Amino acid sequence: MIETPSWAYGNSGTRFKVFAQRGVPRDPYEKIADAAQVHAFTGAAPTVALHIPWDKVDDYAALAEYARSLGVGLGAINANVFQDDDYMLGSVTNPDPGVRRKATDHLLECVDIMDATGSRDLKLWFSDGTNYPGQDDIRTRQDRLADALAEVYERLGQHQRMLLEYKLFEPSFYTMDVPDWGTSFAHCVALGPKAVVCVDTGHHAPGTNIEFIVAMLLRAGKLGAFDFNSRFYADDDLMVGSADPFQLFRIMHEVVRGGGLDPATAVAFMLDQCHNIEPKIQGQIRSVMNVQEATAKALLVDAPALKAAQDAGDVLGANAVLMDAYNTDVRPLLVQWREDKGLAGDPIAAYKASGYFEKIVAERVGGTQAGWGA
Ligand code: AOS
Ligand code: ZN
Ligand code: ZN
Repeated sequence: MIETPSWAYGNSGTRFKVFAQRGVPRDPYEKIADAAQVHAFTGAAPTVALHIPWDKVDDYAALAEYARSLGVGLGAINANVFQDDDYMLGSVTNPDPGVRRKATDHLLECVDIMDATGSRDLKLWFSDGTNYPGQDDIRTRQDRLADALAEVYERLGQHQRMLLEYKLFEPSFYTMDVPDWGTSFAHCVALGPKAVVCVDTGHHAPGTNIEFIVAMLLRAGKLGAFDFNSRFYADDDLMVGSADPFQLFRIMHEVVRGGGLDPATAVAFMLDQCHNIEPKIQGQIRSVMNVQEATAKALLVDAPALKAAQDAGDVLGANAVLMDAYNTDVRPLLVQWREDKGLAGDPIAAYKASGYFEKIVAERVGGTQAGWGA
């Protein structure tokens, strides 16, 4: 099951231009209505992640109820400690204790919201870092980060979790305070079992072996979530499985291998994407389908045959087992899976034929920007 992000439905762009699309949501309720369409046509996107304050409302319980009435639930709460002027030199790692307090208070407020929405996960991504050597003390910033995380961790309820996302660079270019999975992992281990790592597939250096990271985190019981997307260059936030479907397959193979599809392992599969030039609801549907295809191929890997070849040192044989699965056309299988659930075999065609897009274009005037690219 895949969680779609509320911000994927709003207008977005690059720092050069945000292209306004017709029919985009004007408030969180309309974003949820669009997310419900993705679930209605795929049967595989039952929750939508919120972003605070982009999705701020007076009554979160009412928002959750509205989502339920449309057949979806509210998922992870994404905190935002990166868009205020106060955060120019960082949020929870800022040299100014007043700014650190403000940032930590926002994170605590997000846990209050989780209580109201019934969300399990708090997703933390920090833009904190430095641009110049010597600008601030690397170790002191880690201490400040650890203090803030510990305070928020203490506030989590018994069934709530903290997902700590890492990112190599941007917006900081010399140091990010959580640049890689090792840093995130170290903080999560120090915090305890409710702190787990979020792997955003767009947040690595080119050539990084992401499936290796996935294998290591699963082995350590610390893989909490994915932010799925595709990248050609940096944090491109393009549709998952579009730039490198083979990489997505390799990742899903490690997920399957490590038991990550078992609900008890509790890996959250989320999309973190922006659809700057393509229709947004269709973009989300396509992304869900891409994850389904990669997952189906990963499930087709003949595990006993793979193990036998590996144990025999049969390099080419083992590789062939993997490639056989990857090269299988799983689309007919997925059409069958959908039809068995009473869904249309082709979700995009069914969505296009439904008239929903024409309806929202007529109803919604003056949609909002997702928040990125402002
Ligand atoms: C930023 O680069 C990260 O990918 C964040 O996960 C995400 O885009 C943000 O939290 C959306 O709020
Ligand atoms: Zn992300
Ligand atoms: Zn990102």
